[in-house]
Amino acid sequence: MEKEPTMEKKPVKEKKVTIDPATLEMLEYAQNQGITTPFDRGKIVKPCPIGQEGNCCRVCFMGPCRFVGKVEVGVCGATKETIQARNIARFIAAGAAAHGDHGRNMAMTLLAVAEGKAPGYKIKDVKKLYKVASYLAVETKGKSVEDIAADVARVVLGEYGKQEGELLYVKRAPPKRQALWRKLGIAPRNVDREVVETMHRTHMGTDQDAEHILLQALRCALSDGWGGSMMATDISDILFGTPVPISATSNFGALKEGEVNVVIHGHEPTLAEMLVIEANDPEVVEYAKSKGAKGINLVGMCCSGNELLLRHGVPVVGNFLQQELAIATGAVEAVVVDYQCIMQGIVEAASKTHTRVITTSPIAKITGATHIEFDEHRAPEIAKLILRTAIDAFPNRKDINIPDYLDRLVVGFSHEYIAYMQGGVYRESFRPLNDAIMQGRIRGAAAVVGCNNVHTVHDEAHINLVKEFIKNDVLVVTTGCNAVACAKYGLLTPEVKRYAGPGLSEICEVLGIPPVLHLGSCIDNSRILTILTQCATEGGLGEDISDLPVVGVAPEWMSEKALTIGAYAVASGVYTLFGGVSPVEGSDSTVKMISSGWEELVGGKLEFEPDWRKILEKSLAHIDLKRKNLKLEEYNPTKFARSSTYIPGDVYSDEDFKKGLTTRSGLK
Ligand code: BF8
Ligand code: SF4
Repeated sequence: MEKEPTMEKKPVKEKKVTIDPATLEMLEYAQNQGITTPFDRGKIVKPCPIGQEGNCCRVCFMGPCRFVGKVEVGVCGATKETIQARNIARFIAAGAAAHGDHGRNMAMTLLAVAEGKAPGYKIKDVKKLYKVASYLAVETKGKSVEDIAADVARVVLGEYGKQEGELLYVKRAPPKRQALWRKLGIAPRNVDREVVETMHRTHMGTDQDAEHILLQALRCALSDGWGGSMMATDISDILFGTPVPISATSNFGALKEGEVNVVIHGHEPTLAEMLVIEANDPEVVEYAKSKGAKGINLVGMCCSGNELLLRHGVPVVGNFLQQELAIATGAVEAVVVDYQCIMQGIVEAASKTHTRVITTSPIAKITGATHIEFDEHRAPEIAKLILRTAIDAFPNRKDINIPDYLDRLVVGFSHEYIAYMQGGVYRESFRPLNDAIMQGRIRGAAAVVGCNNVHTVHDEAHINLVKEFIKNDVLVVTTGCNAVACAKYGLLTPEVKRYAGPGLSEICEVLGIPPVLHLGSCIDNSRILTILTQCATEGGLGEDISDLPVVGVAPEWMSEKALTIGAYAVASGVYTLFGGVSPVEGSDSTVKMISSGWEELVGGKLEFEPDWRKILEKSLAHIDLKRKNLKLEEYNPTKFARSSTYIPGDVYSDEDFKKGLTTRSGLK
């Protein structure tokens, strides 16, 4: 390809931006191609220091009011605490809206499938359908699968707008937690209402008591975790199958030189599933061959990538900050997107190559992209059109550079599978896991999840935290872009148990699991809530989620959805640590409200800590404190299985960790 000298070639490594060698290689290549990425733009666009700390109010046009210098109140008299609480509540509402809409779309699809109006789809997991029907009090006796599915879909859709009662899934939480939510008045009523009410309450001149606003923010977040997200996960499982372990590969090396590479990026699995089916259609494959390609290679990115990875073993090429880099390889014929976490920059990047960016959601167009609107009533035909559009781009390929990195992994640990592997079909439980925690073989658990952010070194905190947690006998569950990071570093293989602490390693061996369990997309953080509930109610670890020796961590977060997830984790009783700067940093009292203040109310707290080492320290201290409160034996790293698995800390270098684990350049 003719190199366009639109960007001055500078050494990429002025400041460490990523720990990922494939990303580093591609960054240099992209710069040579004149393709800019968030890594470049992040150097130019610096965060506004006022907004970054939550010190700006934009909810009316007497402002925006900036709380700088001696300014203590806005034009309307609003205090800094009020405006900060409003800001964070609005972030949380936006995140809940995004997940909620996703769940609604899934329910609409389920209804269309049940009514026979969505050709190409079918109900794959009938067992799960029955289970969900029981949660939703849908009568199943004497009814066909389709009728049950239609009723489930209708009840779910009703959960978005019903005017009375509370979300039905509230009952899936431990009884003690439900009672607490009701006592505090934060049991969510319906999915849409909590978002709408949060927007109303944060309108100029409405709710002007920070603690009161923040309580509503928690209720809104709960309507996501125990509502929109949980229903989205359940319906995805019903339609496309509940994940079970599957092996796959990840990283840029999954792109194939001689094939039409289609990157599926975004969040909803509906179109993605149909693309998997249609990519194998002989007519479509023949069409690809007619254009000189050997076939079609689907790969995933971000959360759509996770959905496909879990259910089909479709390789995932990268996480959030790598989207333009995939295009820069010159080997991607199309990036097919729906919504959320899609950088507008991909269109500009694609303009430098032959790549087609195809938007598909009726709610998300990008200027300059090709829009082929998805409609589940005509899914096979639309999927074919999208694939043909990608194939048509293949002959326009010029130079390509596919970094030689390919990692293998095992994913697909749904709550259902984790219960199954602890007792089989007839005796499934969480007993062995709870016992292992009680004995101290497993010290506790950490959910390490969330995004990438240009203001932190790409993947560094993700990977270091996961490694350190397992080394310290803390079982890790992962979703979203952390899961993709783990995939790229060989952390999702069972062999990694050798590098886990002795007790955890032993349990992994007995149960046949890796010490890092990939649970899915960010929507699937709801699976973590279900797992926590089962741990809390199984016996021996207290009675509520807040009793458990667990933490939630999002070390490189950037999105509003991440904040919503963090807030619902807190409201469910989990100590949750985010990396980076607090969005309420500008006021000590608001910082306290969401940490110790929320902890007093709901047992979980939200803290922001830019240094991943301190996140680790705080997490382990919290896990040990919870163990102490439960009167469990003090954690002792030397007690178990020293003989075969113990790896002393002093040899725990990055190189040693990777030795023999990843299959970089070995698999192709
Ligand atoms: O929902 S982890 S960057 S891709 S928001 Fe986005 Fe963050 Fe990635 Fe999926 Ni989640
Ligand atoms: Fe300023 Fe009050 Fe308007 Fe906010 S609501 S912009 S603080 S006047």
